[in-house]
Formats: sequence, C-alpha cells, structure tokens
Amino acid sequence: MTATEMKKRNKVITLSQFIAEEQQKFPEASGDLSKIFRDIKFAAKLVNRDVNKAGLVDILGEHGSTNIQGESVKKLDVIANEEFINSLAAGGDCCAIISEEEDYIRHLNKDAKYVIAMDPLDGSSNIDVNAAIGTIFSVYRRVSEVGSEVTEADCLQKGVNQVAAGYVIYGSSTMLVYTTGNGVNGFTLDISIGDFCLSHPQMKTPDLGKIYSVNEGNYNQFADGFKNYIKQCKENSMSARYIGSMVADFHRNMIKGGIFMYPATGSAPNGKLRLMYECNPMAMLTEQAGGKATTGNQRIMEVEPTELHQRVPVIMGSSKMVDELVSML
Ligand code: AHM
Ligand code: MG
Repeated sequence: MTATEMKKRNKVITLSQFIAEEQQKFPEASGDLSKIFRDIKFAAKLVNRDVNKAGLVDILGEHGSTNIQGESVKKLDVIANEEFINSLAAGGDCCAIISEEEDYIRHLNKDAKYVIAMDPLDGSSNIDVNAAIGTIFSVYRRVSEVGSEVTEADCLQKGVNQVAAGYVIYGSSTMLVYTTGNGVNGFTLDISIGDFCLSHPQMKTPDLGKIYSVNEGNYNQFADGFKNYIKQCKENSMSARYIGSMVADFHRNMIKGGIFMYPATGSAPNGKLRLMYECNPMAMLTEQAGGKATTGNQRIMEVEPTELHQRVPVIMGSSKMVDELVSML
C-alpha cells in the first residue's frame, strides 16, 4: 500500500517510511538524501525540545547570562545552528553547510555530495513572545568533484538547482514540510511517539486567497506599485495577517491562499530576506504547491547568487495574486 493510500485509510505513516517509499521510485538513488532527512529530522526534534523550554528563562537563565551550573546561556538561534550542524556532521552525508548564523562556509565531509543551506531559527525575535518560529533548509548537489575541497560555486547555486527544500514550524504543533520536486508533503510531530507523521499529503495552495502579509510599518518606503496593491487589498476588505515570522506567515498562506511580500525599502534596497536561506527554499515549496515566487522582476529561483548572505525583495504565494501585483509594479 502506498503512503497516500495509507493516509486515506487513516493509517499512520512516518516521515522515514514515506521517504523510504519515495526513494524506491528511484532505484539508482544512493540513499544519501534520505540520510540527510534523517539528520534534519533529528535536529528538528532537538530544536523543538529547546524551543518548548524557551519560556523557562527564570529557571534556566536569561540568554547571555550564566545559569545555575555556571554555564553561559546561549541564544536559541545559536543553539539551533549548532544542533543542525552537529547532526548533519555526524551523519556524514553533507560536504558543506551555509547558514544564516555562519559568516563563512562550514566544511564537512568532502567525500559527500550534498550542500545544505539553512536558516536554523527564523523569526527568532518571536521567541520571547511565544509566537511560531521555524527552521528553513534546502539541499543542493555540489558541482565540484566529490572528494575535492568544497568551493563557493558549490554553495552559490541558483534555486532551480535545489534537490530538496523544506521547513520546520514550531507552532501550536510542530510540523516538517518538504519537497523533493514532486509536490509538497507535511508531517506533524507526534510527541507521544517522538516521530513526524504524514498529516498534510500533497499540499496545494489556492490560486487566489484573501490574505495579504507585509510589514505595513514600512509602507511609506514602498514603491508606488506596492502601495497601490495594498490600497486595493484594503478596498477589497482582504485580511491583513503578518506574524513577522516568515515560516509561520508562509505556512498559513500556503494552506489558506494569500500573498507574502517583503519589498525593497529606502533603508533596505534589496529587502530584508536572504536568497539562499529563506527565499529560494520557500520559492521551491511555493512553486511545488502551485504558487509563484518572484523578486518583482525575476523568478526567485533564477536569481544568480553572488554572495552567501545576499538579500532579495520577495513576493510569493497564490499565483493569481502574485501576477496581479507584478502587473502593477
Ligand atoms: P531573522 O532571520 O533575523 O529572524 O529575520 C527574518 C524574519 C522573517 O521571518 C520575517 O518574515 C521578517 O524577518 C520580518 O521582518 P520585519 O520585522 O522587518 O517585518
Ligand atoms: Mg531568517
């Protein structure tokens, strides 16, 4: 019985079972990508545990302070970064990691063929107020020879080269949502068994939605096309929804239909969000769910990256809404 058939019959299917089944469709697959998912899944469970303890600062100590055992308390985004890197390093199937939390490329096993780009804890300003946050990741196949030193060209690839992309949302429940280019599937962490179970098979975003998500505090700095589109959203009594945590805003809009924007502003001419860690993975997921992702001028996944921490303006979500906004720019 396939995973989807099992889900239809209300049978539990775990992320590992699902990945194993997907891998069988590609007899030539080495299984390395499945092992990377095993490592990401493990790190996500560790981060989930730590995020759930975040409210206990009075007991565990404030970030930057020293706790009762005399250890310095690290910020959660630093902890999450270490947990993902340690898990992927221990697995041995990843040759390098680039991370929003790292200034340079982290070199791992040069005999492995995959590079990971990640934002280990996105929306981290929301931790203190107990709102949803997330981890974003994507996987690329290196372009240099396996066994040689990893180069910048291995890490700075266009989004169209992503082999897989996904996110973990630490919300009212914790979910891992991913794509390998064959649709988007969502798995919810069942704490009682300690595993992610298929809960949202073949996620699709509606072509049209009623939600627009943007930091309207920056309105005066937006280009006229954005201002006009936002005015039109208000005239049409659409719902403004913006958490300020990309994963949470994206997840809601993908399910309900909507548009997410982080345009250029006077002070941030390329917007705020990072091409490699935030925009490319979310663009792949959006497209795989039937939506669109653009800078306003160009499909996000076709932007040629020139530096690790490059930022790009972003518009993504329901396809007809993205088209409409782009036509107004
Ligand atoms: P971070 O990577 O420093 O957490 O910043 C990224 C976050 C996104 O999750 C979110 O969409 C955006 O920043 C919110 O920014 P703003 O507060 O400017 O609206
Ligand atoms: Mg981020």
